[in-house]
Amino acid sequence: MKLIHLSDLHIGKKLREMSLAEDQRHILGQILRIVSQEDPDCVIIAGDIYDRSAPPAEAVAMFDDFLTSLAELGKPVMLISGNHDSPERIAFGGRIMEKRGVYFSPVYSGKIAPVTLSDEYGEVDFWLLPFVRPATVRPFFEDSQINTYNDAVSAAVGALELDSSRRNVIAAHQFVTGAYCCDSEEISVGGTENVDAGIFEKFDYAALGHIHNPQNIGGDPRIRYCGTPLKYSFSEAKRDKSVTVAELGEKGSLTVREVPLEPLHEVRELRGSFEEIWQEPYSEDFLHIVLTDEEETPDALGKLRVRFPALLHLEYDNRRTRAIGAVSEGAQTGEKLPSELFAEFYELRNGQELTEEQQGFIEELIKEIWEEEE
Ligand SMILES: [Mn+2]
Repeated sequence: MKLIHLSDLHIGKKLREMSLAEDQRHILGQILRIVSQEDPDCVIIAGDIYDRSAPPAEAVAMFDDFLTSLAELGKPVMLISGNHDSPERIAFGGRIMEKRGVYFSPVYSGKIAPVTLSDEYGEVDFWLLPFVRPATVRPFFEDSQINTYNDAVSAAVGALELDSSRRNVIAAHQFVTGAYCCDSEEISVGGTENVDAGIFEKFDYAALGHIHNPQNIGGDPRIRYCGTPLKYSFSEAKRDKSVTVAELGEKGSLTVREVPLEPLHEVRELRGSFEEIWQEPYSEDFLHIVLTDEEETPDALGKLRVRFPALLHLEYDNRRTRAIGAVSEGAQTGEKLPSELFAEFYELRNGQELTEEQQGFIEELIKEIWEEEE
């Protein structure tokens, strides 16, 4: 049983206000060519189809084209909703589309019926678990305590009527403990979303979505994130994207490999002096540039955009910005008064201390602002 594992398409997403529509259409076209070359038994999309729960019309049209082309290849397609998707909108029309071999996770109802496909080794049961939160699952398990994400996913998986003598594949969109994250996932602060990898141990393959770096959890290829098809943050600049191809042989046998994806535009970081960066070849890649000059070039962003039209983020790494960084560290720990932080900032920017008069004015102003807020 050969399956193509995708997730986190985030159709409609922007990179720092820059539309990625053209790049997404390009990558979806490439995925279609990979699917037709690989000729899998099915395609799984493990959540975050769209970037928003109410996606813009253009995103819906793009996904409609993609899904229609996939269905035309004659391969079953299985999809679940992710934390960015609306489960109801994703489930829309699902019961009709099943007849064409397109299986959407229904809104979670406490029970999940498997989709069963077969190959020369027998049948494989596919379990489509939409993204769940404790509150999604709690109403269906009144006898159990469901407080955490781990409780919720354990309960939902525990309720599946698995036959462990058969091969079982689950599609899920959760944060498994130990996964290596990047900047584009929007995971809630505090790490309360994570679930134990052990929950997925009874499956022959867990096709996971939610984390944007491709990876096996704990080195186990049975529990795998395929990652996003495109780089959705500068933190992903150095990690190439791919499509995961998983092949299940007889029960207990699994091979996993990556088929690389080639984006229309790369996401890159460049670092150096203004002069050095200026010498770089013209590029339409999505760029984050770090300038290292001590002397700052007026309107560097505007000037560099002539050579790099998709320059999305420009910053300096020099004595001044490093000093400001030191101030904001103090601010984070809350060790200093706001007026002290301002005085330090002023000194760093201007190379001289605040006068007594200025100091008085700042203190007055801060007091006013604080009182207004209360
Ligand atoms: Mn995602």
